[in-house]
Amino acid sequence: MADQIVTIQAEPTDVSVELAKTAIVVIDMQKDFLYEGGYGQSLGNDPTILHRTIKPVANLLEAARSAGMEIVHTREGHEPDLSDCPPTKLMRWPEGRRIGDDGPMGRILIRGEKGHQIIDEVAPIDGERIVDKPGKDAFYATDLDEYLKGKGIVSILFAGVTTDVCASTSISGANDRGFNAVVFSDCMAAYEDSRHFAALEIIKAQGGIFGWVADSSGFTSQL
Ligand code: TIU
Repeated sequence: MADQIVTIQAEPTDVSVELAKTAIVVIDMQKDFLYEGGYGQSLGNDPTILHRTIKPVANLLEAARSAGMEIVHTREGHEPDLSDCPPTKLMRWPEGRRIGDDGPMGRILIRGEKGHQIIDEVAPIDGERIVDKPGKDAFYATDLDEYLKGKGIVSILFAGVTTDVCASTSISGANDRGFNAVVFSDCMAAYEDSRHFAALEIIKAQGGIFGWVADSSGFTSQL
């Protein structure tokens, strides 16, 4: 990798990243969001809508691993005693469908339960950082900022779910902390396509107010 620079075809402009200073951050590819009986479905969503991201994210990880890039995976979830879950987040939905309630994959959105695990196809391997986060924004109440800056990272390439919720807030968080944020749209999905595209539109508007939007294949083909 050394000091290899890759130019990614993106909107609103192309963007060049130095691989040694670039991390892949994969947001919340968890059973709770992608499988039936998880948190996503408890919110009234069809989790299968997110499945189109699995192959592109797996391909991205394979290419990034072969290039020796920094890779981080995040997981949204709460402590079993719910001490890190704000009452406003907890009480939003009817009993039986709440965070911490029992579901077919264990307690909903709780660390250590089956639903909290990252799906096998894009699971972390040894040496990849896992960031457990209690919120939507991957930088909120985590060490992600310190960790990435400690590694000299200046650009983040984002993948994962969902575009309009945990990805968007994390991209905004990255932008405020001085990272270049590049979003691979084929590696991301929302429970409604209209919100997926709306979120991407917001990220790349105004000359790239939060970041850049690109297709991952144009990047992986250069690794
Ligand atoms: N990871 C993430 O996006 N958490 C969510 O709650 N997403 C929804 O779309 N609800």
